[in-house]
Amino acid sequence: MKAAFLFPSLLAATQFLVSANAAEPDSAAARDAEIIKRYDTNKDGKLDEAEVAAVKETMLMESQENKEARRERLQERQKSWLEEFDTNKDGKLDEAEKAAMDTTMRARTEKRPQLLKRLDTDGDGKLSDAEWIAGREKIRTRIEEAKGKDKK
Ligand SMILES: [Ca+2]
Ligand SMILES: [Ca+2]
Repeated sequence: MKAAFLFPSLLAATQFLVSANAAEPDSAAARDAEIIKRYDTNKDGKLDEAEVAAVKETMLMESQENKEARRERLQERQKSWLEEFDTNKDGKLDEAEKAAMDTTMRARTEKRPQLLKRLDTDGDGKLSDAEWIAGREKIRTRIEEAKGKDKK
């Protein structure tokens, strides 16, 4: 399965969700150096226990913030899906509306050559039902995760 790498671009390309990986850290080493520079309060070039504790706390807070930001973005997305596809305006998506949304998402996905290439596992230049369902399943999983099933 080549599922792991295609996911962020799938999300970005369909514009239904914002990619969580927009700003990736350059490399672990660069990040380490950056961290040391930032937290080495007594400037001895390394992190002592107190400094490490500060790093940990900050990182924990940042990851928590990221999680919340992601969740908020997701909720925004879901709201915009609802606005777009809730054709009878009852505030929820019934089966027909969901089906329309699915068709639209699939059509959008197929219009993106790069994305298509990644989802098109048999390489015939279009998305089979199975290929689309597999891609869509990833989105669903991602949404469930972002919804806060992750423990604190
Ligand atoms: Ca509706
Ligand atoms: Ca295909």
